[in-house]
Amino acid sequence: MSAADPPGRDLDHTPWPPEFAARYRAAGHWRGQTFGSLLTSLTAAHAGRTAVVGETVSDPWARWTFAELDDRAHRIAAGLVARGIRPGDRVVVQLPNVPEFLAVVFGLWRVGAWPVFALPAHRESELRHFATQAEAVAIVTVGVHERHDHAATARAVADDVSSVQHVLVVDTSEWAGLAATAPRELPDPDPEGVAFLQLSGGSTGLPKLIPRTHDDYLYSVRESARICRLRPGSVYLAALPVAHNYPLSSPGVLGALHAGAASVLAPRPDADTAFRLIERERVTITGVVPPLAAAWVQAAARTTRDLSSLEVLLVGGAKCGRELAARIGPALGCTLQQVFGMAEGLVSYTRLDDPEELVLGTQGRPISLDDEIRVVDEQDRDVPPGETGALLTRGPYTIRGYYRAGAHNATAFTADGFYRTGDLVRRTPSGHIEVVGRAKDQINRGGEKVAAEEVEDHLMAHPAVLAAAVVAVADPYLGERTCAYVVPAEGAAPTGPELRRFVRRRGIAAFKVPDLVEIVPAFPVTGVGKTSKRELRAALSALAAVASDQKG
Ligand code: AMP
Ligand code: DBH
Repeated sequence: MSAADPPGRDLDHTPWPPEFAARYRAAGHWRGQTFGSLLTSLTAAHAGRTAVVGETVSDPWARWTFAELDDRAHRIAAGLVARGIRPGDRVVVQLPNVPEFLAVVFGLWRVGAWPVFALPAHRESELRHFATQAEAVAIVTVGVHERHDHAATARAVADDVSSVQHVLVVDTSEWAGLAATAPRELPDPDPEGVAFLQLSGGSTGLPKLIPRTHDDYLYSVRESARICRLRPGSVYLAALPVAHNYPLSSPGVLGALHAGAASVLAPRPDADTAFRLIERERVTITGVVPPLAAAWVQAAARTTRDLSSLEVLLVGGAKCGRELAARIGPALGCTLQQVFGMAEGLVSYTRLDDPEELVLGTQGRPISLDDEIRVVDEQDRDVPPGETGALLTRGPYTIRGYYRAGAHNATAFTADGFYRTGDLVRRTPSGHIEVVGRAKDQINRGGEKVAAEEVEDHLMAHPAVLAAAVVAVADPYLGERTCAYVVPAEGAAPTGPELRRFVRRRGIAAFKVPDLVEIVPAFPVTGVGKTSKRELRAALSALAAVASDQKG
């Protein structure tokens, strides 16, 4: 902790120490540009090109040019200012994949207000938490979407959280008035200041708020666009909820904008919707999480859609095992690009010209040579090269502290500012990172440690398995045993004994063969579609409670 950050003080934003900031500026990573001014210069370069395509609240299939997006953002900014929104105000944004998302977010950036990025899947308790933590002054949302009344939820939150003065609903006439305000020039905010609050995945407890600055985030967006080879002719499909850090910035809709490319916003990520849009809009690049990649691979076998425009499929957000990785290129006729990232900062990509071994077997290497990576043991000592340890990182776009979370920051970061990612990794001599598991995604079977992902990968090798998730189940003798949840491939009906036999025959230690196998139609998922192991574990403990009631 530095002198500027006395213990217990809940800073909004823990700045990088001045010597690091100076280094990142000198290296050209931080260029002193804000997102608002970025959109202005993109519009100058690409005015008539398509910036975003998707279902707006008023148009079933809108197509906005850079100039139109820029004009809308300017008007929204002026309208927000007229309603009293000021620089530094926090505004919770909960919008589905609609073009208005970009207009609202760039509008807020023009004002210098900070979007707080909620996902459409979040409900009252999470929104109340974000609004309270951030002392938000407003919530921007939609009316009814996918059978949920977001406007009603936002109003309920506004009733409870006194800081919230406005609920702005983009499909109302009130909003239409705001969005039609005459544009005016506004002062550009500080590029080294906070631009928005992103959310952590919140594997334990509620998500934490992550302050990202214009300078640091723009660096990661610019480099992501370059690494993913986005160009003005590219078409990026946002299949996942666009407010999530991954489809927002890796390379995401912001990377696409940065390159002068178009973004297509998919209302849903299922294969039917995505394949229809890939065919119709000639999509060249998109990104999914592994369970979705598995579903697309399966659907590709019988699709009549023309997917030939697709050049790159990014897979990340959770470990993409080798078995699944190997199926993607052949099934979808594109190049797999693995991406391992976190809303806190560090993002690593396999490069498009990496050898197959690295593309299939690693989660890529960091964006920046200034990303500092340490792989450490439980005492924070560096492990020998190539061995597994916990990943710590620090760099030009990795935060130095969560928003107003002094006590948590003391354990989430080392004294010298490295972020403790919670991921277990090893590095190849080329500097690529292989994610071996989460520090906690391990089953301790009477002292014998079972890495969930290792067993999942063996299960995934079975043709009847679409997806697998291995979690711990409490056991009176061993402490924990393993339970494998399995979603069958289409038309397949694998049985527990058959899968256990299959895994055993793959030649692994007997203690790693799943003790229980549960066949389920689908997994519970997080807001962005990652398998929610938290919910699977909760389901198991509920079952155990029922069983012990019945015994007792
Ligand atoms: P979040 O907190 O939602 O930003 O999630 C970030 C976390 O997701 C990382 O710390 C990893 O645990 C996980 N993650 C993201 N991408 C990958 C990947 N490609 N492989 C394994 N884990 C990943
Ligand atoms: O899971 C993530 O948070 C994530 C995955 C890929 C991410 O934040 C990112 C890329 O930027």
